[in-house]
Amino acid sequence: MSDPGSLLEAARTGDRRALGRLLTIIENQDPTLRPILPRLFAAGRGAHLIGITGPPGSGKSTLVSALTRALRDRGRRVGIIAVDPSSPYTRGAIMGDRIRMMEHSADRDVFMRSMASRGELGGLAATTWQAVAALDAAAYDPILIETVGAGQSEVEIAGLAETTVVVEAPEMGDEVQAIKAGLLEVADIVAVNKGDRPAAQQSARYLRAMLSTAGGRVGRTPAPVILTTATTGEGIDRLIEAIERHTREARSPEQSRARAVNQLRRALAELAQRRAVAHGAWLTSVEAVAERRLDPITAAERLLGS
Ligand SMILES: Nc1nc2c(ncn2[C@@H]2O[C@H](COP(=O)(O)OP(=O)(O)OP(=O)(O)O)[C@@H](O)[C@H]2O)c(=O)[nH]1
Ligand SMILES: [Mg+2]
Repeated sequence: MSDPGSLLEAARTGDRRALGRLLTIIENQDPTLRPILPRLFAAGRGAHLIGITGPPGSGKSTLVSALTRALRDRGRRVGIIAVDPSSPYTRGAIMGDRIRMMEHSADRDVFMRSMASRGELGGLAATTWQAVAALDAAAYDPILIETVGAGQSEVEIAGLAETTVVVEAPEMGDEVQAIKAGLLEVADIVAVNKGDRPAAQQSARYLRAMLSTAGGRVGRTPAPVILTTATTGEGIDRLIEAIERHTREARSPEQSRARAVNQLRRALAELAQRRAVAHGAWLTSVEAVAERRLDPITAAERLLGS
């Protein structure tokens, strides 16, 4: 049994090995996956999707582990995907994640998986929704997705996740402040982690002030800022409460539509590009735009017409 269809059926009945193998096929974006995508999508039971993002080292994995512990106490089966932007120096981070998740490794009601992202257009979003659907089909709910907030990945994940928690840590330095603005835009909830550090309170106040003026999502109430200490579990209950409160908002028809628009837009862009590449027209169009012989809109029109 190695075709994705059979693996999906087995995963639905609780076969963890089958789920693991299906996730490998998804990670590799194997062509055998294509015929079962409609079934995979339909197999989802509607698990709550929570994105955990933030600067490197802010404590995302430790927080995911603490959240998992608290959610298990509440009887939930927890799925975890750690998205790795597949650069060589993050291999250590994956090892770190594995070690931090060891305490849950014997728990059959926790499924943790690190996945590389190939960094192609729409690649991360496609791989992620498929991985989420697989975990959802296997009755894990909620599903936590950890991504390092250092570029586009968190924006892609935020477009997919129902609730995005941005994890900040006090005293992270000026270079981190710079990316905060972009990160805060995707935050539904901000967790100021390492609450045991002296600067934590001040950091939380600063972020609250920032969110209530600029930086937050336009036209929405400011994201709540919650102090957590992932290493001790302090503040985790409050974080879960905030997540649950946010779920209700996230499941409104408007928000569901916004996520659908986002997914469809990415799928469309990816498909159009893939077809242009197959057609051999992609590179010539890129050159034409680079050499200013063609404007990008006309080039795109021609690609879609070709
Ligand atoms: N003092 C303190 N340290 C913490 C806390 N949470 C995490 N840490 C430590 O911070 C370091 C980084 O934690 P990780 O959970 O690996 O952080 P991360 O954001 O997942 O890191 P990357 O995935 O590499 O970006 C580790 O040494 C943790 O033990 C906390 O609440 N307080
Ligand atoms: Mg991590």
